[in-house]
Amino acid sequence: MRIDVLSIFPSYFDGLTLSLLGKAQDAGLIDLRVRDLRDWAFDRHRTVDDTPYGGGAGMVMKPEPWGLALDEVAGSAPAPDAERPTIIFPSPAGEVFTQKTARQLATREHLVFGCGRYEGIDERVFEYAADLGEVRLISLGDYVLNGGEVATMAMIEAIGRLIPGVVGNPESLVEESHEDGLLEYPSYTKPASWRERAVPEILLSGNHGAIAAWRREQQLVRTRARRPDLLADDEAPSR
Ligand code: 6GU
Repeated sequence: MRIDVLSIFPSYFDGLTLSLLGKAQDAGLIDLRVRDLRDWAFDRHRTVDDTPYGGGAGMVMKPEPWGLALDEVAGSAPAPDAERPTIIFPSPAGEVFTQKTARQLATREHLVFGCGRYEGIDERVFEYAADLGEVRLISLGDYVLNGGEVATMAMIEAIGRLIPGVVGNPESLVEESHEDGLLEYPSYTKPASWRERAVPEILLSGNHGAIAAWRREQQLVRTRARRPDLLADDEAPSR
């Protein structure tokens, strides 16, 4: 998978060279290219923002650098049979990112992340980008960050680990929170007693059927307590 990131703070993404995602890049599974949006701003101060038409607080990102940057990273398809890129603009005004979104995006050949700052990006940029690929405005949740960088890192990590070969043991992808619409069951390791707290007896029983049933029940108990919204969801898989 190729991933282009456009940001005025490219060094945010240095962290993606670490750990699993770093290895995936070394192995050629992910081709991550982080670019400084200011490389497409040609005035003396490399300006990327301006005051909003109609007034109001803050600054808005100018369309011109975005247009040139998108032309370069999302413009000409590298191969005639390559699919159009999916162009993602992290935004608190977007659709909410979920594990389902991550699974969808993990199947794409080419993702482009456009990281906005300030009060946002000139709306015409989103319209223009739709000529180059499939545009999606995506939010991490109902709170506000200062820009798209941290959200983009979260999405790249969630998507990247679903690309075949990135996570060593694919079984570990199945039994985790949100894969089956429920929260994960609690985990324990040695010692069996720690600071007078015992590991639940059933896990030491060797009875795999009973353990599986107990874990399922724990998933339901936790989900009911912490995330009842997941159980109420009409789209929840039947269980
Ligand atoms: Cl994707 N961007 C910003 N700026 N704030 C957010 C967000 C995204 N998701 C939640 N809050």
